[in-house]
Amino acid sequence: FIPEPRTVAIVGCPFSGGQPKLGVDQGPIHLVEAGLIGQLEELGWKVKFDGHHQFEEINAAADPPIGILKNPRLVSRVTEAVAKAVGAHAAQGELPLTLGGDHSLAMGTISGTLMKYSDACVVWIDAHADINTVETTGSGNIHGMPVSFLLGIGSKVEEFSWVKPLLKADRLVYIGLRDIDAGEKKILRDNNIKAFSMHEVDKYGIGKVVDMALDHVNPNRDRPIHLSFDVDALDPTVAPSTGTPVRGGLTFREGHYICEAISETGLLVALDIMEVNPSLADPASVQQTVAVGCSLARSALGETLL
Ligand code: 6HN
Ligand code: MN
Ligand code: MN
Ligand code: MN
Repeated sequence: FIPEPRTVAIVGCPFSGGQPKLGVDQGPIHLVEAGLIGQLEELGWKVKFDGHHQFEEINAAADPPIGILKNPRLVSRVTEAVAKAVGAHAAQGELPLTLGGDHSLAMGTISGTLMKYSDACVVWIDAHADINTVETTGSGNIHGMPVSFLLGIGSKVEEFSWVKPLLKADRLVYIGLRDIDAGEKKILRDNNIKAFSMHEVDKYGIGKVVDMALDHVNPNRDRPIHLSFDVDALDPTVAPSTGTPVRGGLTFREGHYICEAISETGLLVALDIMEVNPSLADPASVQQTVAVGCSLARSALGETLL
């Protein structure tokens, strides 16, 4: 039984510790200030928002690298807190909408989803695969690694022992990839992970790609869906204010189509909008990127064109 109107719980995560660029922590504040809450209410949702998480209890002042991983204790403790917050909202039958912040946060959001919905699948929209391990990461930026932790591949880092390998490789699918490290390509191949790069988007069109992606992770259309959307999946002309832009990305419509098609399944249980960085680029570009973040969320939560 799902009570009507359904409740979306905004989990604002002003966090930048998974990567080096300042400002991505301001993403959630800008998304909310742009009117996201009213926009979702307009769509018929009950919106729960009790302020952005401040992770006050988290003190990782002394946080030297582990191997080359940067800010490991901070990232671990923040993402663990996010897992609990998302898991608690999901347990109450609410749909958590997590606003990032950098994409390391998805270690928390997806852990939270899988605590409640063990059969959930993950649709990861990104220019990057974010699947580096301790062995393959070149940057040490943990926002490039959350998927490997969720799958339990690569050497274990004691600090992240709270992350349980609850995600199965065949419950994960990517759309939008175009900047994959060599080590990541091998991981995708070795683990038989389904990925639709921009090449497949060009070849088949976005409609067919989303059908094929869902056929892979959700063949009977009966599994809950967690949608994790990194705005750098979009072309930099569409979403310029993000930390690791890569040319040749999804158009405005392709990005929104993905969200609309997932909404149409009726199976969405959690949504992440990640990597909006309002300190990068000029004010008009910032406003455009924040507006796109809001409209992606609206499309995933039921806004239709007609
Ligand atoms: N993101 N593969 C690169 C790295 O540093 O591991 C880039 C990661 C980007 C992560 O955009 O969420
Ligand atoms: Mn909350
Ligand atoms: Mn990402
Ligand atoms: Mn990315």
